[in-house]
Amino acid sequence: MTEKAFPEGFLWGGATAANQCEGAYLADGKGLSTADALPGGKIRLDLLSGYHDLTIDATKYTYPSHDAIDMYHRYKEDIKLFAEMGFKCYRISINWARIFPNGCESEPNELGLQFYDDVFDELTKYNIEPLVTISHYEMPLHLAKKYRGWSSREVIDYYLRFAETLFERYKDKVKYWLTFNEVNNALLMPILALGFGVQAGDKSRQRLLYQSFHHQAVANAKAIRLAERIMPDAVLGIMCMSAPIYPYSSNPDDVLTAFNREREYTYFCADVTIKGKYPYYAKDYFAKHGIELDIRDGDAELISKYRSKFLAISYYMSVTEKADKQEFCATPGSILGGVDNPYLKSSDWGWQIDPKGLHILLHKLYDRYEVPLFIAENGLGAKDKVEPDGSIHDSYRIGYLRKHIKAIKRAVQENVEVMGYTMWGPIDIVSASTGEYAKRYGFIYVNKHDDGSGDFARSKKDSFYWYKRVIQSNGEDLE
Ligand code: BGP
Repeated sequence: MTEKAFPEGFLWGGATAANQCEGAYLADGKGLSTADALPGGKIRLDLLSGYHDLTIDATKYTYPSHDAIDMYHRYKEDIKLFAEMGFKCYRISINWARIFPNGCESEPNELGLQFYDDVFDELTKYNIEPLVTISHYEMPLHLAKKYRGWSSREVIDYYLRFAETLFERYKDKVKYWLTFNEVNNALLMPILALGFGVQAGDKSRQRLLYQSFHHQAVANAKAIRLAERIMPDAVLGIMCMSAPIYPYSSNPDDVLTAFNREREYTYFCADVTIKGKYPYYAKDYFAKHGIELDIRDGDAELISKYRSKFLAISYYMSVTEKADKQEFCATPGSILGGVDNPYLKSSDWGWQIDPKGLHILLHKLYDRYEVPLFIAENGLGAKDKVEPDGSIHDSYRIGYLRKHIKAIKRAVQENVEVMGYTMWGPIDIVSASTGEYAKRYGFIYVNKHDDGSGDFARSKKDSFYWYKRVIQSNGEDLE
């Protein structure tokens, strides 16, 4: 083990997604997106793996993406705060419906393109490198409804029209790109990742989800091919929600259950997009589950030739699996399932906190893929208390981040190649899984609440000053 820790040029920063922070959901010609039609509040959790017809009904539900934290109008103030913390990198996503309001127009919406130009120019002003996610849990509602989201092959071409427009426009401003956010959640949370819902018990569910993922894998390869032509210096990665899956006990049945789940969830999508082929175990899995995929001539060659150059991950929790799950259940809210791990504590939202799991995971992924890794999301959703003088003492958040950054540091010292760390989300935003304001991640507090009150004012939490020191010291000062 060498003493070297984070390399020079390590990309410290933060990550957000357009629909969770921008608001201004109909401004300047933007169309409706699937995220705009997804209700906020606890009901959302049930919809993630189930069905919703994406009809907007404001008499029944709230829709947090409509206002979010109004970053559309406040990005200058927010980027200035990120710069004050010393960000080297800011991961954003582009709202597809701002650029192609219905997804199928022949010309893009200039005002939408201009908005992101302005954001990139603002980042350049502070030497902050953008990392851009092309598709982060949303698509134009029209496309989603007409084609049932990514289940239709037609959507590949619309996505490529969108990607090509971005590449042509921003090729001199953006070097690092992610084609899809958490592409493996196509298999778990289709309404977020694929633009359509399907009931858990639906017989066609598995086939539909894997078929839709196949379309995204082809779109990923074609986007890489496009990027190589338009911006040869750009680097395109794929992003997966990642977790090590532990067996509950050394009972071989538990070990096998965890092993299989890890392949299905943590590895499968990265195997396809980074190794460039369907893994050998897929054939048997598909046969056992009666899944027949429509894979067209040329798809396999494309996937093999145009592979993602780095693997970005989000990491929030590990998962523990047991063959016989009766009497055991995960803490309510754990969106990845599994059973409660007695050695770990959970966040207020039931996500089991496991910094050592990140250390293990980084080794597993680097060992398997041998490409650079990027921690594109990691953070703690928690309730914050504002003191009478306006201060917010979020030592729990600092504690969480400190332990996770130490875990990354250890892996880096053990020669795992890590490009950067963009903490999720550096400013309070609307949560993806529950559509709430109350689940706060930020170094920056936003005065906005689930009952609709609040004026969007920004203020610094204790963690703001802590992260500033972390970045200033390139990860040496973590106390
Ligand atoms: C990831 C998503 C993000 C983000 C994060 C935290 O799955 O890519 O969009 O929101 O999780 O989840 P949540 O907001 O539900 O707490």
